[in-house]
Amino acid sequence: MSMFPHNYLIYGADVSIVGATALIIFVLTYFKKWKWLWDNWITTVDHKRIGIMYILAAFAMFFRGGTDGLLMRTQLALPNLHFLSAQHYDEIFTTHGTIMILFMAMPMLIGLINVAVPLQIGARDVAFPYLNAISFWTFFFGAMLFNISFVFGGSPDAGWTSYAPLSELQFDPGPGENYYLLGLQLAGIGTIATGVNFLVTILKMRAPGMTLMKMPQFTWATLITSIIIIFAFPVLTVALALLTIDRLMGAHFFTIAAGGMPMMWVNLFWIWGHPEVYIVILPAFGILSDVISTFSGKKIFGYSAMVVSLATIAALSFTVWVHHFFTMGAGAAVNSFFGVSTMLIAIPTGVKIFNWLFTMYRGRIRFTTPMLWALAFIPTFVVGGMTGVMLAVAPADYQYHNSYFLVSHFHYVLIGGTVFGAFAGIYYWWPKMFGHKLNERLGRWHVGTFVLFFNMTFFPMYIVGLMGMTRRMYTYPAGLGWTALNLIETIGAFGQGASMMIMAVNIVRSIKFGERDVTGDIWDGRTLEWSTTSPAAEYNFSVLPHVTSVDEWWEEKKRGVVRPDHATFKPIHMPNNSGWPFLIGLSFFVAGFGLVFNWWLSAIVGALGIITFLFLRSFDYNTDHYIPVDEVKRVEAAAGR
Ligand SMILES: [Cu+2]
Repeated sequence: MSMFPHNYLIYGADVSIVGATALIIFVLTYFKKWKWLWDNWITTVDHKRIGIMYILAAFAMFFRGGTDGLLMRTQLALPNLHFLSAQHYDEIFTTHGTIMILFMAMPMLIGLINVAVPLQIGARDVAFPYLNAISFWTFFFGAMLFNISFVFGGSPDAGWTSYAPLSELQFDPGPGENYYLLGLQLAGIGTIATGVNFLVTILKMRAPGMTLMKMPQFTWATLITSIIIIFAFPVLTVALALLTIDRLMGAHFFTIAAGGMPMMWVNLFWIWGHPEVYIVILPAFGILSDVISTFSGKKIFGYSAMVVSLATIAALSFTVWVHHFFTMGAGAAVNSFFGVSTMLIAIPTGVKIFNWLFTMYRGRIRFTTPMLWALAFIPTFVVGGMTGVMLAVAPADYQYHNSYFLVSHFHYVLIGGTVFGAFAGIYYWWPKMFGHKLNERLGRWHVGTFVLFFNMTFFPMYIVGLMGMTRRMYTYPAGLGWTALNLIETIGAFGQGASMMIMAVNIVRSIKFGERDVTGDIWDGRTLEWSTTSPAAEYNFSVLPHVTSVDEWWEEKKRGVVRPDHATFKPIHMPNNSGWPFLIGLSFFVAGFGLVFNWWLSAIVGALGIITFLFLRSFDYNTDHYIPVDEVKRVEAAAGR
């Protein structure tokens, strides 16, 4: 019976999933936390809580994707191993890539955006809080749909790029690819909504006086990222829908039969896919700008150049997609155009790197954990970027193409860039999210060991790549000179796993022992999120700030401004919690699960659920409330100010 694949690793995973789920249900029931969970988290429309849920989900996915990575590295540790079968290896590299990009990196950054951006612009909320909750739940249920694939029916196995015609039904039967298509589709809907939400939030909800050129760098990065999302994600939506129609209804959009066009998939995928890598790198750039400025005690160097380079990178990101298939025969002129446009991205990126260095120059640098992540980022990202320029040389790409050189390049960029940036942001905003600091000594151990083992894993890949080892190879013979390097890589990968355990220990320890943030400004920050309490109250700011400069809070501190001014409290208008977004997400899940197996009844039930809940919501007039002045006073007093 194919619904439950026969494999001991998968049985083990199944047992641990059932065990973990049972444990969670037991704990919630035993401590009577169900109502608490529903009232405070599942139905929340508070951007800070939604941000925290994104980050939690992203960490869970980091664990899943990391486990996939370790399984692959175990398989490749030595020549001729048969720890995994070729089929199982295919499935694991597919889920590793998909999960790490779409269900780990992006939600981790969207989580930080949710937590920090409304606070940075002095707003009480995002523009569409209810839609924000829908975004989260469609992402969450999309991730869950993708993740249950290995339990029910089998995982996708056509790579994270899911190239047609390989991913078409005739070459890839079974539900695995359907899981990929529907899981990504669901999450993608949420992402588009997030892009719209933050574009509008940043354009319309800024505190009085905050002109565009007075916004913090992370807010700028979010604005530009939102624009990329709005232009890029609909392409993915369409591509996924077309391939779904091919697979479920026998159409031929991407098969040669009946006039379809396999190259169209490759084009559509990368027209979304390359901007996607900037969706996960630009917010990291924004975090680094804020972190470096804060811990150097200086304004960011070249503010407007930083903004212009963000926008330039975003524009160029849509002009480079063909560099993903230089070897598919487009010809010299086309390859040259896309090679040159790719190399051009190095210029605005270089501007940013130099501006970070100039920001640090003559600064009073504080070597906190977020700052150490930022410092680790710079050289690592430069290595990744420079090898990217090497790959952009089309004739040379004929040599590197599909080799471990490429695998190393994108891990240097995505881990050395996105993940280091996200960790900088997590350590930086942790006190703002939870009201206590993570331990600095364990934080330094985390940075140090992670950077060491990261380089140990991925630097040798450049070398084995140049020696001819290709990606997606599930085993290799002895005697090619690859063995020692592969063994080093595997040891490095497990080292990174161990390093993440340091972070886990830090998080658990700091809940109890972490330094409490009573001031709300534990890092002596510069931007508005540090002018309110930690964690910020439901309404963020009891009195909305007036902005006169880029580092508003820093300037106010210098002028001796004391906040808040109790005399001016007014009732605060806030949205109500709502259970509909969760139920809509769940209905999408039911519909998606039905489509995966061509169970049209389940698909129809899910679709009816979506429509019903949208309909009921439109008659829900109890959507907002006012927080009275007395309560604002009480909350502010309890926050110790
Ligand atoms: Cu690219």
